[in-house]
Amino acid sequence: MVLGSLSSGIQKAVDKISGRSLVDEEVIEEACRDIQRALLQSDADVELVFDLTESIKKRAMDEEPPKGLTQKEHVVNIVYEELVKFLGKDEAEVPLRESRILLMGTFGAGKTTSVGKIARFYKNRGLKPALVACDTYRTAAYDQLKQIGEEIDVPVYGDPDEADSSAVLKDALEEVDEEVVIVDSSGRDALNDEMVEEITTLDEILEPDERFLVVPADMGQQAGRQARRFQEELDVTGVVVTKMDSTAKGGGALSACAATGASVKFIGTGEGMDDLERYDPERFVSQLIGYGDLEGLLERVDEEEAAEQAKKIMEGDFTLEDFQDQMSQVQSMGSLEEVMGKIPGFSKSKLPDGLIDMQEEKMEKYNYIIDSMTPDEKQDPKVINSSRKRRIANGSGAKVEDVSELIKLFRQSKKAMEMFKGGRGGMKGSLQKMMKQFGGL
Ligand SMILES: Nc1nc2c(ncn2[C@@H]2O[C@H](COP(=O)(O)OP(=O)(O)OP(=O)(O)O)[C@@H](O)[C@H]2O)c(=O)[nH]1
Ligand SMILES: [Mg+2]
Repeated sequence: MVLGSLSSGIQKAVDKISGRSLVDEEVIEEACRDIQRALLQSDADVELVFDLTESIKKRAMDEEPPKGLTQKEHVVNIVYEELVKFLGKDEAEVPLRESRILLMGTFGAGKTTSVGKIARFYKNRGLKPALVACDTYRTAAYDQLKQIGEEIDVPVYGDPDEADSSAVLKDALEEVDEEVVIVDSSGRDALNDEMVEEITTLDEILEPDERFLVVPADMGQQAGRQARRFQEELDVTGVVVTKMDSTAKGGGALSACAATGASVKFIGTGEGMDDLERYDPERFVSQLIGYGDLEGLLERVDEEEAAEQAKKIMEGDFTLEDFQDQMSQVQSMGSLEEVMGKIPGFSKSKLPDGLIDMQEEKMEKYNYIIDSMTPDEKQDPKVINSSRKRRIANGSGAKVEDVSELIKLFRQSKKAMEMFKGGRGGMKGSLQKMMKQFGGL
C-alpha cells in the first residue's frame, strides 16, 4: 500500500512522543501539527482533522495515564485510539454465509475487478461463489468478467448479446446454484437518474443481502460525499475503497467515509485478484503508526480495562443497574466471560449459560424491562411482587414471564459473583493476588 507520506507523517509524530522523556504540552502540539500535515496531504477534511487533533490534545492533557502505562505510552495510545475513530472505528463484518451481493459505482471505480476479488475472498473461505455480468452498457464488459472468472476458476453467468441487464439477472438467478452470487453492474460518470433506475431494477430482482459501493481512493474526501449520496439513494450497506496502492489520498477517502457513517468493508490494494483486504481500522492504524511495541501496549491497555471492570463487579453490590451497564458496554455477554476469565480461580462455568449465550434481541428486551423498573427495584429485585411484575411488563412491552426470567438470571449471576467474592476455598487469596497483579490492592 502506498501509505508512504501519510504513514511517515504519523510515525514522525509518534516518534516525537516516544522519544522524549517528558511529554509536555509543547511536544503534544508539535506531534499534532505533524499529524495534521500528514492527514491534510492525504486530502482529509480540514475541519475533521482539527477536531481530531483537538481531542488528542485535550485527552493527552486531561487524562491520567492508567496504571501500568507510562505517560508517553498513554499519549501514544490516545493517538492510536483517536486515529482509529477517525478512520472507521469498527472492523468490517463480512458474514460468511449464503449471500447475494450487488456492486455499483461510477466508471472505472474498480467494480468488475472487485467482483472477482470478492469472489476469491469467499472461495478461499470455503464458499462457492458465482459472478453475474449485468454490465450490458460498456462494450466487452462481459468478456472482461469472463476472463476474471476463468482466472479465479469461478462460473460466470451472463449473455454478451443481451442488452437488458434485468433479463440477464433473471436468467442467471434461475440457473445459479452457487452460495454467494456477486453481481457486476454498469457504471455511469456520476450518480444520475439513469443509474439509480438501473440499480433499483436490479435490486428488486436480486433482493441482495449487501449493496456495495465501489469508490477509488484517489477521490480523496470526495469519496465521502459519494458514499453519502449512494447511501441516500440506493441504501448501500458497505463500501469497497479501491486503488489504495496507487494514491496518497487513501487517508482522506477512508476518513471521509467514516465521517458519513458508511461502513468500509474492503480495501483494494492492487490489480491482482488477491489484492483485497477486509478493512480493519485498528490494523490499518497500527500499520500507519508503525510503533514497535504497539501490540504489547494495546494488550496492557485491554488488561487494565478488564481489571477495572472486574474490580467494580467484585467491590460493589451487583445490582440490576450494573447488569444493565454490562449489557450496554459489551456487544455480547461473552465479553463478561472474558473479563471474569482473567481472574484466576474463577471458573467460567460458574456464570449461568443464559448470561453467556444471551442474544442481542434478548439483551434489548431486558434493557427495556430494567428501564421500566423503579430505582429500588433495580437495587434489589426482591421487592418485585406479581403486581409490580405486571406493571414492569406493561411498561416495557414484554411478557410477565420475561420479567421473571430476567430476575432469575440476574439472581443466578449475582450468586455466582458473590460465591466468588466470599472467598471460599482459597478463592479470596487468588482474587487478592489478581488485584495485586493489576496494581489494584
Ligand atoms: N492499482 C489498482 N488498480 C485497480 C484496483 N482496482 C481496480 N483497479 C484497476 O482499475 C481499472 C478499472 O477497473 P474495473 O474493475 O474495470 O473498473 P469498473 O468500475 O468495472 O469500470 P467500468 O466497468 O468501466 O465502469 C482497471 O485497470 C483495474 O485493474 C486496485 O485496487 N488497485
Ligand atoms: Mg466494469
